[in-house]
Amino acid sequence: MTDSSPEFRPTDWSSWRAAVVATLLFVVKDGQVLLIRKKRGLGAGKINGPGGKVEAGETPLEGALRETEEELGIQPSGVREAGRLGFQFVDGMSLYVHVFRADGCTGEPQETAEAAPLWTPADRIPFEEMWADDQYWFHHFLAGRWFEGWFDFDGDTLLSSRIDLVETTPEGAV
Ligand code: 6OG
Repeated sequence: MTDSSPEFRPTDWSSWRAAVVATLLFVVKDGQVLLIRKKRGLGAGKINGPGGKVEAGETPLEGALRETEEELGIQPSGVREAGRLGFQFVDGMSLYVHVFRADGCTGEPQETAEAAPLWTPADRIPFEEMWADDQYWFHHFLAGRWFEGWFDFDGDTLLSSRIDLVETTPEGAV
């Protein structure tokens, strides 16, 4: 009998396109990062930042602000794009994620049907409860370095990772 399970090959990111564009937004203030415990959607149960899929007619920034308002009831301020992430899942799903950083917010984060807020000291990020890619890029995010990360996943299991750092923020970043 032959083994019919296909052998894993890392994605060729140079020709890769994602099916879905999504966002993550982290408010970083007084040494604390505003994380969420996600209650539904992709990654439910995990700790992450607010965010979600960008809707038709929306820019990624608009999508990130809308999702943060929906999930936590706050309006982030001083928002800049901090990096980008590509995820390819072996089942065919693919996501391109714009990561934003805010230096403040209006309103107190509230628990909603989608998320519970968790103000977390920047030196105590709970990577063991987060998606496995986060430990590869979060320190670049906190250091203010523009990052691009490329990850293959099989469900929750990280199969390959690549981080590209560039000196200057690329064109198109807000
Ligand atoms: P909704 O299902 O909520 O959009 N997301 C990931 N975030 C990290 N850090 N790592 C991953 O590794 C992720 N896969 C998805 C992006 C999905 C939300 O989940 C994030 C979006 O904020 C695979 O609409």
